[in-house]
Amino acid sequence: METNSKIKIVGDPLPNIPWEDCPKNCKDVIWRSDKNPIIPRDLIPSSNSIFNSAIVPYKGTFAGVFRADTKSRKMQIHRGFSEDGISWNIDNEPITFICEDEEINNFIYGYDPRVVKLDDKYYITWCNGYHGPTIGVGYTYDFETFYQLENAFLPFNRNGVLFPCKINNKYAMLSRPSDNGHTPFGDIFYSASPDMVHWGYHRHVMTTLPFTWQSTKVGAGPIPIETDEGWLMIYHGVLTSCNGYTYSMGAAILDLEKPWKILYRTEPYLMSPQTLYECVGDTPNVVFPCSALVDSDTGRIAIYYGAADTVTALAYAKVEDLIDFIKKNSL
Ligand code: BMA
Repeated sequence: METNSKIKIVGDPLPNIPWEDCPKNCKDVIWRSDKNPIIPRDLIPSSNSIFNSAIVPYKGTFAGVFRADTKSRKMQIHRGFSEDGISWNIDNEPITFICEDEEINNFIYGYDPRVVKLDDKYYITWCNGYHGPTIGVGYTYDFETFYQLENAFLPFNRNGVLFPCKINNKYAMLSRPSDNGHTPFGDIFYSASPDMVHWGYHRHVMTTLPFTWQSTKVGAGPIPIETDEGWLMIYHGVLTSCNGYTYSMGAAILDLEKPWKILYRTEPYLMSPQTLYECVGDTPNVVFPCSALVDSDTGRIAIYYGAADTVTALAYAKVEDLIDFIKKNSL
């Protein structure tokens, strides 16, 4: 039986969160699911790969928006449902959005979605092709009909991640300004909006750290988790090796009122690509977290991440241990 978490988490209990206890021999604060990779690359007939994807609790079960690249290597986002958060039914066809403006709605590509329940809507952000990558924003009430809003920013930008509530009376989003290619730089910024359309009040959050796993670029991962210690932000960091980029996972705690202020940030990574499915695939050596389920009662967290740009995997942590680790191993 799980004990109640000593850390207060703002959010609903999720007794049916996917969960496996920490293996006895595991020395890490995050551990992988025995069922990994939980989603194979060919789960649907059209897919070459299904990876950086976002899962949320939905009506007692789970819904998700999945990055599923096609066999012609078109980057698309698809809808899926699951009873247990592990076995998924994913649509073979991509999501189509209703949008008032054809210019914005004209689909070029979409990838790396994030999903958050905010007020009565499920907002979706993704990397949206509009003369280069930028942050697409849409919403749904029911995962049946999807509406698209204006892109949040000018190109080039990636990793748009909304906060799960308004902060200082405004919607809030993290993002990572980038270039049009495989960007060799990148810091995380914070922006705010009164209406989810007009974004401003930009603040710098986090930069890279030379000679570390996060030396080339950093980008926000799952929707930040609100705790009484601050916002728990899980993110990816990239190192450039002589063999290309290595994507690892780390975490930081951000100030509740001013989330652009970092309180703690892990010096070591939390997880780096080490298993076969993380090291071998279309892009080797990638762990790329995009969503996390949280049970506020017990502090259990289930982190969904893309592995090697090919499959979707799951890892677990306890919020108390994670926050303790971040504080003890902070820069
Ligand atoms: C980033 C994005 C991600 C991808 C990662 C590793 O720039 O394109 O979708 O997982 O690179 O290739």
